[in-house]
Amino acid sequence: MTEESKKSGFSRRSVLGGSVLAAGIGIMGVGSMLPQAAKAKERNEVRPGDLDDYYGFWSGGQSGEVRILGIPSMRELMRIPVFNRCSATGWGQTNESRKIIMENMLPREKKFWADKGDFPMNGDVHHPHMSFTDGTYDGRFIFVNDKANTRVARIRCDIMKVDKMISIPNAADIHGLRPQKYPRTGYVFANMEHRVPMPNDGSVLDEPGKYHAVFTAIDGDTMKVVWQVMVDGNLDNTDTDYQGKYAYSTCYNSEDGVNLAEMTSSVDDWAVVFDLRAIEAGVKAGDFKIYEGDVPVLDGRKKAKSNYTRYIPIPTSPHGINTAPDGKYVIINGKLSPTASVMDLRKLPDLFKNKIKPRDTIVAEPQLGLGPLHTAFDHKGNAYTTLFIDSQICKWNIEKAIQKYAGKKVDPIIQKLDVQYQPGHNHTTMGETKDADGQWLISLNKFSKDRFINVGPLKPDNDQLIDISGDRMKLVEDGPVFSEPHDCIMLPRALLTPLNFPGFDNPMWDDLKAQAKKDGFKSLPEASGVIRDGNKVRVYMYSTAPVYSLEKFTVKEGNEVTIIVTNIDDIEDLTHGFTLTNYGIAMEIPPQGSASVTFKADLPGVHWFYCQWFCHALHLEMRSRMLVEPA
Ligand code: K7E
Ligand code: CUA
Repeated sequence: MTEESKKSGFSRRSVLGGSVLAAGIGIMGVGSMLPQAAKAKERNEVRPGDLDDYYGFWSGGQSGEVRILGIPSMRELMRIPVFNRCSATGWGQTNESRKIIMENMLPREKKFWADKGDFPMNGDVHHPHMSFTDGTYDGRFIFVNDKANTRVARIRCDIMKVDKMISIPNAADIHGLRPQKYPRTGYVFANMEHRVPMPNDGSVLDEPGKYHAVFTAIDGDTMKVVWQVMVDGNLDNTDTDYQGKYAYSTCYNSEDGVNLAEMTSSVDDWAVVFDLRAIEAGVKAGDFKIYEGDVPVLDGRKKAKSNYTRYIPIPTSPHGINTAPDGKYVIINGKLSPTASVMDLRKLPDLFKNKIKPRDTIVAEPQLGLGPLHTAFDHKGNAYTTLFIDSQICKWNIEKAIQKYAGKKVDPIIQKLDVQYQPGHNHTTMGETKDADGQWLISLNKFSKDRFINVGPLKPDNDQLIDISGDRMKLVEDGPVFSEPHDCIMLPRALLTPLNFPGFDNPMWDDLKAQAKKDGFKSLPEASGVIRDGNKVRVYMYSTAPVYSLEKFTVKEGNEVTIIVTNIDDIEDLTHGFTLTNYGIAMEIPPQGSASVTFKADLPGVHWFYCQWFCHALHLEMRSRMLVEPA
């Protein structure tokens, strides 16, 4: 309880609970006389059997995964393992997923991980963003960052699985991430937040001047790093314009400090603007150095006085940076300053020609409240900014903020809505595209406190759904979520048509298909039998509900065994599994798809393997035996 509420004898909770209770009794009084169906449907209500209007893609924070939600129901529909090890699907254990996870690790990482279990099993996903074509989502991919292990992954939206994962050279973590919006993605930009010495060989600790951050451009089609730009300060969040000309990042720690006091000592930090054409020309002209991974690194630091970057002073420690759907304005959120700075994109060409000063690009700086972190948009020129410290969303009008900055007596603030509690990111339906539709807003709150029944010391976060279709924001739903959905995107369901079958033409199985051919099988779906290749044993089987094609097989203790299971059922939704008991092995086999796993048969005896995805009335009987003969 706050001091104030103690005095009055009411906590916010008891007042709220009381009013909800009273309202509930009122409804019950009337409701008991009315048939159930007569109750009006709430705008966010999705009745049993009905479908949601929007897909939501949620980053899973330190869980390392991505989640698919239905909006407006807020139902969690699916999880996509990315940087985590998944017990259900075998992500991180199957040969196919391990190849995706490991093939693009840097040589130094491969060396570091070689004797430790091969790759990091955790991740910290902050920013999920879909690929764009012509300023709007095109349904091809979702890109996500791993802040914990300096990686970027790509999810194929037709099968909702990761198909590429890369490590970023010359970087110590990857935080902000955004795809190019126009003409298409194109580049995926990734920010390094934690500055480290470059090269980071252990010879430097307390010489902040030798610490650097790099801004990275990845080719979203090939998932290769194409160039990097070294900058002053660190890089926090990033976004891109609707012309394909600029990208820009917020920077805190312009002081180049290495502890909290140093990092927050200056009253101004900045946003760095990157001129993509100038950078491409610099790469072409050879104006770069190579440090790690054959990637051209251009010098965009202040002292280099290059044409690659411009530094725009912003009150200390800005955080989120968000381009408005009109393509004209960029909102730079103050975090430690109660303001948001509005940058006019149309002024950037003059800035790069040095015709204007960096601050001339700022056309408004409205006072919004305490702790502005991120801003979302509708299609009517309004912005919705999260206020972390105030636990509010502030709805404000961009044009009015510009008029006020120019001296007019107008109030840009439209409404402040309490959210529960401490919002980080927020997001509107289609709000980061030119097709923002002003329907729903999500506030991703870092704390749920008293909003749910207590589940122990670790509490869920609270993602709240807010109806923004009217003039006033209206909170309509609480959504408890496991650690820690950082950010999300929402798009109409018509924009995606995921496949029911991954199809054997998926390159994920190219290696298996080739091996099956070599092992004398006509095709992967027809492969069934045991191939002995010295100490290596390859066991092929197909599955069709409710049996595996092999009832049993035998290997020798010490054999390196590869199990290849192909699910030949062609019924949508008919996933089989392969769980090898007491060997710590389980994997998902999608209909019209395969999965393989390799292990050492070092535990003699009879071992059952069974199907862990409910597939048939005789699903429990879907099991066979592996005999491991003692050496
Ligand atoms: Cu997008 Cu926390 Cu990584 Cu803001 S960040 S909240
Ligand atoms: Cu196959 Cu259960």
